[in-house]
Amino acid sequence: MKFHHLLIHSSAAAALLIAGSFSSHAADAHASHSSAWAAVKKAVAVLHPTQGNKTHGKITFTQEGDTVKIVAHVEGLIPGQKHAFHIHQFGDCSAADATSVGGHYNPDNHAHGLPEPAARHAGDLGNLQANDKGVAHYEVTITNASIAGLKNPIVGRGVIVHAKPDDGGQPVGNAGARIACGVIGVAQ
Ligand SMILES: [Cu+2]
Ligand SMILES: [Zn+2]
Repeated sequence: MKFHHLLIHSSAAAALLIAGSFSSHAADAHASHSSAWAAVKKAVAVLHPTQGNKTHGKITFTQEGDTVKIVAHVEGLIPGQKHAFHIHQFGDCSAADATSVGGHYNPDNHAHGLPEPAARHAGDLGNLQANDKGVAHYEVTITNASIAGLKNPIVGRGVIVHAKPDDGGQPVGNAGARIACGVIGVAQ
């Protein structure tokens, strides 16, 4: 076993040496960049209210194999109401109404949908359900994105909670105003 492994290793090293005479520097830089991002398994977004609103919260993202588990705790919602919940294209909450995050994160160019159909925007996370105190706890696992891998990476993008429910309609679920905004960052 050990001898076999060494054989593979030395032939790979020989291949690297040959490739090295052409572009070793660029290839090494690319490999180390990719593996550093692949090692990121947890992310977090802190939601702050947009102008005139009071919704706030925290979202955690955990890479579990090929899926991402998302856990949201959000407060300051309308009691008893559903609120649309999406990942948007840009990690920029600077606009007072959060239009600066752009549209739904949609790297596969699909139509909008609730989390059930596989073919939907990667950022379509469904709805938060507020309790009678305006607090929502929501968990969803998605298969069409990764935290910082090769498949539709979400780190650095925006998270939005909307004033109204996402009804799954086109083009963006009739979800209304953006009442809270956060940016997905690398977590400890
Ligand atoms: Cu949205
Ligand atoms: Zn969408």
